[in-house]
Amino acid sequence: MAECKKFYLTTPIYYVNDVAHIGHAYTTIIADTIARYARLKGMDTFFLTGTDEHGQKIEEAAKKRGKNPQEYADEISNKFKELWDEFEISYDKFIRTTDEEHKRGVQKAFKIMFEKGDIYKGEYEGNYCVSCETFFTETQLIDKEFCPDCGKPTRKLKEESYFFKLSKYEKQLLEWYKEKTPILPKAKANEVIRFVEDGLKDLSITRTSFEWGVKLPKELNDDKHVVYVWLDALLNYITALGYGSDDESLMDRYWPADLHIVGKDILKFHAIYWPAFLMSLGLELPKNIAAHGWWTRDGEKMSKSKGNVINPKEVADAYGLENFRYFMMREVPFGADGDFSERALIDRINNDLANDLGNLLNRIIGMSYKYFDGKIDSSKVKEFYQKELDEVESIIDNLEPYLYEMQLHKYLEELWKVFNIANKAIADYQPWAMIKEGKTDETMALLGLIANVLAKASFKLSPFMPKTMDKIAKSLNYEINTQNYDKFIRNKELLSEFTIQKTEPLFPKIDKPLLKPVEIKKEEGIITIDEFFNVSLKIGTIKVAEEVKKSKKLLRLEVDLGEGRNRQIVAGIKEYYSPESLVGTQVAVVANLKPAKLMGMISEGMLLAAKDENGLHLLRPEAPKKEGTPIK
Ligand code: ME8
Repeated sequence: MAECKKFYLTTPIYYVNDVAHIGHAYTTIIADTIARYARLKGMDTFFLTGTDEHGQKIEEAAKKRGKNPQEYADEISNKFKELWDEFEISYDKFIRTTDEEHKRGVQKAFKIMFEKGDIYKGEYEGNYCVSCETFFTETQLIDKEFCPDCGKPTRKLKEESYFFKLSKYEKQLLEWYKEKTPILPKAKANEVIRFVEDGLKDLSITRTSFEWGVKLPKELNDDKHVVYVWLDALLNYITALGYGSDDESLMDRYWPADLHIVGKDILKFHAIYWPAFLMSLGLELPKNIAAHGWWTRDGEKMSKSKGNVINPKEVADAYGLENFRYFMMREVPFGADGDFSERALIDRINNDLANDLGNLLNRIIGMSYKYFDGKIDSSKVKEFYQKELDEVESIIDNLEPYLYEMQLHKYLEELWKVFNIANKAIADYQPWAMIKEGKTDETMALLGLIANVLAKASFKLSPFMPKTMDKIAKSLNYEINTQNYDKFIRNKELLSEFTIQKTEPLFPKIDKPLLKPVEIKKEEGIITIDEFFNVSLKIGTIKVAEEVKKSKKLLRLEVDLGEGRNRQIVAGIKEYYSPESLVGTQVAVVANLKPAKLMGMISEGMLLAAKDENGLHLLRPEAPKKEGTPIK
């Protein structure tokens, strides 16, 4: 980021099959923060986001709701845009893959790749996961049926298709990873490299069995095909800059992208397919692709059926948008999976924001009015507090590399050290005692030191919490802009004499959780005693337990419920119990559950267990019971 004068960054374009949740907000807020940072440093910045609107998944989602795909896409795309506008996401363009200019750009790219000989016609036979919009060979599937990425059943496809010669670019891709190390974090890069080293197959890039997509270029005269949604979607990063239109000035100005931010689920598409397409088009490759981890809620995957999906707007409304931004970027190392817990959010607000930062401002406002009618003069800071000032400058000077490496949590953690220095200086020098001893200059210089710590930190924190930092700046009588960034950060100047303005506390403390508890859906709400007794709960003894190969979570059990034969139960407890430790133990079983197929195996019941932050534990009788004993 440091060397380039322009900065082009992107988020994924989100599918319009559902409204935004915390994961979408996370990616977009990170991108917004980096865009704001680049702008503050005076870079010519272009920040792109948008929606991905074609493909089988969207066509089916629309149908399910009785809408035509365009109408449906308009509706959800608007919701994304409205949310980002409400969140003050500073995007420069919001692209939709149903935009005419985008479609024209896709056709142009397809034509160029075709004419180059990188696209040929054939037949695709294999499996397809509609949820991930991804093709899989049989060997990649779990139990020959299930998607290795999302676990859902795949569909068998056999249709005419155009293919992209992905295999041709294998060597070039490996060289690129090695020479330019474009993938962040490094651990994720190794996964990609291994995948490519295992060999790349040519990629099916058109579909014929549905219609909702970009048609092939007219010249190909092949109307039944639509472009594969991932080729269509990835090209948004260049069509947004006018690729394939009459005006490619934005392409000239901003391409290649400096940073594509994505979730780990779609790194493969961005780090393998996308650069290969670009190589085929003869365009430069992106400088960095950064993949972050996955958010869960209280340790569980978020899903509609569980009713535990976090609505980012609810969190922002309850706790404040900028507090929420700070929490997400501070709490979880970029690249690692993160758990959303309301407790952790409250702790961050009360400790980091209210105690460490907010209090500091309150304290100097209080003291400067008490001792100096609100005046703060920094002219003697260096005379009395050079050591503290040097420490602060050195922390501030060394922050930026964390941002290049996308270590946002570390950036914030380091930055917080300057507030510790300031708070410690107050505790150590005790201005209330100094003023009594007549040390007026030392006291004034101490207030000057604190004001300058706050001012310098506010520039570095502004991309994360822009409005809040503007409030600090207003109180300390400057503006946060590029010119002042140069003055106070690059040139290390200090504030000139000013009168501090009183402000409302920036971060009121939170004493109890503000979100509505996870909603229990109506149909899952109150039940009658008869309904309860419809559930047959029984004690069983585990006779056989073994691992389910290729599954991280599942064990296959045979459980004796006193029925003269054992039941097969497939249970998601592998992370918590070894098979050996289970054999011979008793468990509580839901015995009249309709059998279900898990990873291709029939499961004839369910074990009862409780899970919290200390792990998962099975519910068992206190003393041995006969197999089949009902639980009442
Ligand atoms: O994949 N935790 O769109 P999508 C963290 N249209 N991030 C999450 C998340 C979670 N639980 N859930 C979603 C697509 N995300 C394609 C992209 S780009 C050319 C096409 C975020 O709506 C994360 O950034 O499924 C993830 O990569 C993205 O949303 C997937 O969004």
